[in-house]
Amino acid sequence: MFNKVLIANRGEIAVRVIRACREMGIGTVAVYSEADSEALHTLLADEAICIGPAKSQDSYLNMERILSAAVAMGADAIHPGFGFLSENARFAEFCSLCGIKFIGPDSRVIAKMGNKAEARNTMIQAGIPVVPGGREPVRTLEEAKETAEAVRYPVMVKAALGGGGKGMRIARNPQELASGFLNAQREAVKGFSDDTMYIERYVENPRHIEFQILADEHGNVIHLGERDCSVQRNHQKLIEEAPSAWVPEALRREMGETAVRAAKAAGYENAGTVEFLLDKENHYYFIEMNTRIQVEHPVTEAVTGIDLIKAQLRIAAGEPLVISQEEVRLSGHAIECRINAKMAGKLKNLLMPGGMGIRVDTAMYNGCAVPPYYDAMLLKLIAHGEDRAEALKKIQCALGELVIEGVETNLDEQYEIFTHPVYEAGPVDTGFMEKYFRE
Ligand code: MV4
Repeated sequence: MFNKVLIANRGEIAVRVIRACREMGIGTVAVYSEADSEALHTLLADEAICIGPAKSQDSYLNMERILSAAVAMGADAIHPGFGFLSENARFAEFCSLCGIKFIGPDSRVIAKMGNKAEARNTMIQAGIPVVPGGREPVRTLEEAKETAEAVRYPVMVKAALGGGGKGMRIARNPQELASGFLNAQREAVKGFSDDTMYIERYVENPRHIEFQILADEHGNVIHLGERDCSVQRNHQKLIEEAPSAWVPEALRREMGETAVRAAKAAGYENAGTVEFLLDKENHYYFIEMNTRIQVEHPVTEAVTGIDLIKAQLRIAAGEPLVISQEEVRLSGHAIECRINAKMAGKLKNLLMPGGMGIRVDTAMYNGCAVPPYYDAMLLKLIAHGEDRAEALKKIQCALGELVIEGVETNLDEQYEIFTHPVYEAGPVDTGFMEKYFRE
């Protein structure tokens, strides 16, 4: 097992990884920007090193500074968390060139799954169901029009290097395709310096169902059930549930087996997520594989009892999985909501909820700063109950207890969602927020 892990991240996920390392007796090194000198991850780690000014490109996105810190501090592994460099194939490669274990998949797998068109073709070759669409990427409007005619409208234009909705447009006819394709391609060039696009049939208001994968370095691959992440606004997940209360057991088993086959086809190792779209007829389609631990991993931990960060560390240290697929058991129902700041500021008078089945993942403490430079997520509230109704009641009560003063947050909006009759009754699809909570 590693002696010392450098956490190349900040906020609640950095605290989460530090806690897992501490419980395993692994030394921890935090990296922090000048804006995070008093941040909780900086204070909790055994050692902490300032890697630069507040701006991400001069700190948490700066590969050279992070790797220099890892070498200088004698870290033998780096945990990237999520966001920042967690899905940067070059960073993973530089880690191994420095003799430091990147806690995640091989850099070539990150690159392959990071190209959504390549990932799609990998899955087609493995017989994994994908959304009907073009076999080849497209780069010109002419090629896009030809492919869209063959696929049949409505279509979804997507950037090969996109993800999370970036470089993506719906087109319901050739006129919308003309503007949509050019706008999406412009976004792709601006965001990823790449103009490669691909076309899929548009799945109307799908549900977003993703499966958690654990794969060790000895060929063992298992799934830990699904998460329903359909409540999103502008491709930002707001609420996640595990399991999805409306996926029948037989469908869960089939999708889980498909997710395992997808991970094997990708040559995957460590923790990852296979994303599917589920349509109204319960047909499912692979859309992406995320090569990192996800924000919403705690709902899977709640229903399986498996600590996913410790599992990542053990897999990266070469240990075989200690659980077989047959031994995975889902128990109860978990719901997570993200509490985001609406502005920067200074926190005071925090009151955290509690009680049976309530978990709070946060890096906040009384008096701490909410800097303007980074993602606005302050806290994840997770409730675990015997079934969805109990988990829902728990999270409603917990939100009622939660007090965050000092900056404005989306706490009230989250409470509105959880008490909305359509959400309470379920199931909800990716069109729910647009339909009932138009901004
Ligand atoms: C789609 C889709 C419908 N049809 N692809 C969103 C980002 C990435 N995870 C893939 N996403 C989607 N791909 C086809 N062919 C619907 C989504 C989607 C979505 C789209 C619009 C608004 C919110 C969404 C939430 C989840 C998934």
